[in-house]
Amino acid sequence: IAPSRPLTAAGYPRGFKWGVSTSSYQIEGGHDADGRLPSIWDTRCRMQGKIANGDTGDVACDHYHRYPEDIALMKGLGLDVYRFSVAWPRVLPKGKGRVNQKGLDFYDRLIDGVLEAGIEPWLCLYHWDLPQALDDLGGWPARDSAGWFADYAALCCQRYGDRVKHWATFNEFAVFTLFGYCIDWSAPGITDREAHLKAIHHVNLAHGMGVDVIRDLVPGAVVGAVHNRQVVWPEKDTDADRRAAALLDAHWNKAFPDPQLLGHYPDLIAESIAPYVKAGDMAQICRRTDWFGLNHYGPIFAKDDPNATWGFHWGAAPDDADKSDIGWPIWPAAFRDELIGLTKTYKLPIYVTENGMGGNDKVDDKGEVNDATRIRYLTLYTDAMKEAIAAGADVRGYYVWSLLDNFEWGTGYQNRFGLVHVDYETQKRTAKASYAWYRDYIKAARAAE
Ligand code: PNW
Repeated sequence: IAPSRPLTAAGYPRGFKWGVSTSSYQIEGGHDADGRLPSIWDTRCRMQGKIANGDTGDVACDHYHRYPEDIALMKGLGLDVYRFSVAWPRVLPKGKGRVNQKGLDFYDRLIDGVLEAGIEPWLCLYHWDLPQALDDLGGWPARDSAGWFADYAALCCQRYGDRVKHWATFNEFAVFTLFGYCIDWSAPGITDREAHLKAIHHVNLAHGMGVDVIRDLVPGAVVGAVHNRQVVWPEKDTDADRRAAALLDAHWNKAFPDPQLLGHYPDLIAESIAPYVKAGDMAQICRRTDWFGLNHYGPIFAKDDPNATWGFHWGAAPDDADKSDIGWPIWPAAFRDELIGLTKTYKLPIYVTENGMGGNDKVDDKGEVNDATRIRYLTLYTDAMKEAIAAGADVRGYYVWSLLDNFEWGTGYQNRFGLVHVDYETQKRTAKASYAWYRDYIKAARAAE
């Protein structure tokens, strides 16, 4: 592949978009405000021993009440794009049926505020907070879930489609299905092959139906989906670990983009999923979307584990690997190769919808947060992205995860990914050194256009 468009002196195509991403359950709080009912994550947070320190998203960053301050922080960065998600249980507390006007109103205020700040809102319909009432009816393993999702998508399109043009159906299909139905790391915490396979297929169906709904109801919609993709390496150089890595790779990297964009499940999964595939399903799932959202952090490792649901488990990165403060490997060359590979395989414009680094950032005596390791990570990864672009990868935007420190799922509040530090006692926001770095980086990239 060769560079598709002329690049600026900064190494980016003209009109490259800069942004940040967040998700509803991780920042909003207000878990019972104005008629919101529980999601499967509220339920999981109330189970013993599932979340570090017994943390919950009940209050989180209280973004539900403090969103004007957070929009001001976005404006200070000079962003083009804000990617956020809608909490399904806020707008449809039981997942279907009765609509909650006050919940819908919140996203009206948010979207209007973001637009007033001169920022383009990118709306993601599902970032893991399934209404508990729908899980009680079977959740994603129930085939009806695809229709529930399509109806929820229609509600959002009708309400926000006049102002929001960029839509994503789901965030990280593979993470929430694998962690939720195969490894007990996410809600609802089931470990069962059949539930996992059904969830994969029904989420794919929901995506395909969702794309149709968005295109029908939003004039000029620009539709995509957000996929986690990272190379999977065997923990040890053994046949057993290589087999484990190949199967995890099929689940992690291919089980969703392949059927959605190429029309078929990857070989290693196709046979097991076939019993749940009905006539017409593959055609309904396969949609040429307008963009490919890539969330990428670093490579992952797999090991053989005969007791695990599918015989593989998460492996450890090599001891001598460069790692972040929370132990995630830092491997920019894998990001570069991923971007080049994606362009070849799926042939869609790519937006990096998440990239960033978790740390244990603290406010120092001077009231500052000097997150030098995050600045180093972002420098290495944007450099790798530029190398990929120079080699022909069709990357159109880059959104840092995340604006704020937030509820980091199973690890609670201890892992901080924000450009802005949040004191969870006072809700005080403190821009970290990386915030100023990103603001200046964006400014310089634009000046080179
Ligand atoms: C993403 N892994 O999840 C999510 O989209 C965010 O909600 C989350 O806060 C962010 O990454 C940071 O964790 C991931 O194990 C969870 O490789 C786990 C992995 C990757 C992404």
